[in-house]
Amino acid sequence: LKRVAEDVRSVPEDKAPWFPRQIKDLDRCNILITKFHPDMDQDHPGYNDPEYRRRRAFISELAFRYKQGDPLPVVEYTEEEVSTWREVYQKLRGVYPSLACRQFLDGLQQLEKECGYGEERVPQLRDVSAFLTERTGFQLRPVAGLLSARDFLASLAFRVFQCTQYIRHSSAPMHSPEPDCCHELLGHIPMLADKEFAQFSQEIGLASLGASDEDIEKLSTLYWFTVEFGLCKQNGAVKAYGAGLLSSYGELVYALSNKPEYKAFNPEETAVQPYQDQTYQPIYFLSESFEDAKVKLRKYSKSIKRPFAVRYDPFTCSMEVLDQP
Ligand code: TIH
Ligand code: FE2
Repeated sequence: LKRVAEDVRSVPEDKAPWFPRQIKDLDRCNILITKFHPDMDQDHPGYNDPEYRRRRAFISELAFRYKQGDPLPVVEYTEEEVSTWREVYQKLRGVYPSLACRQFLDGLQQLEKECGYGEERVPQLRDVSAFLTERTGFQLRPVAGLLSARDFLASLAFRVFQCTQYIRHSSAPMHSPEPDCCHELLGHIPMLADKEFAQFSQEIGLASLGASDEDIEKLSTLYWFTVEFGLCKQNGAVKAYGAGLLSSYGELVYALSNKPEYKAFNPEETAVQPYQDQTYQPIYFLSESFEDAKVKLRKYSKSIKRPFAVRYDPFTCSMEVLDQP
């Protein structure tokens, strides 16, 4: 008996990197990547715009102060910010019917009907989070910028999606190398309203908990080429389901032109494909169907070896850590 107890205690702390056990622990999952930041990166379109940088600092502060369970901050967007949103929304809305996958179009339609999506105002994370929780159990939490892959993926295991709240610079509405609220609200949220996609996102998160740095790297590369930049066939046509495409008019149109290279989606190969995040992708992975991408990625996630298994208990919002037989 004693030996069993000791074994249980030694798993996984000694053998695996720390990971959140309770939803509250997500307050500690806040390691930011400083890439593409307007204060740090001379090529950022907001670098020479002190007003933009002050605004970013103000909205970041809201995210830094946020603790799990707090009501989501409400941001009153300025006229200039709303006009950036309007420009992005109008441009993208026009091409979605022909370029976006069916699941995305369904989600967006519901958001327009029930959650105030439209050109006139930037939806509030608070309303969107309540909407998602009813649909798929996902909730949002504000984040100040680009999060480390480990922390970002860990939150998915709890059905928590970390969301930026600031908006891109008005001089570059058609593409941004960093996430912003256009990317989250237009790219990710409609997909997260789909039950199966939500389930699949949580599974990637679960697979990441306590995984080695090498496995996190592979998982985040897979996430990149699917959830962010994935393409799939639907009724014989190529459609976008990746959020990075669905929030960037420039890249969406480019990805579905004959310019980039397509490769067949295959997790073992995709997981080691080098990628860049400065500008448009030179390569996209195309799956036979949306379902096919889900099944293959799910299978891959389950193949990641760990000395323990995890199970999410939705009643207590905590992870059960089980000895792997
Ligand atoms: N490039 C996307 C856009 O312009 O909306 C944003 C990002 C996708 C992936 C990482 S940042
Ligand atoms: Fe994203």
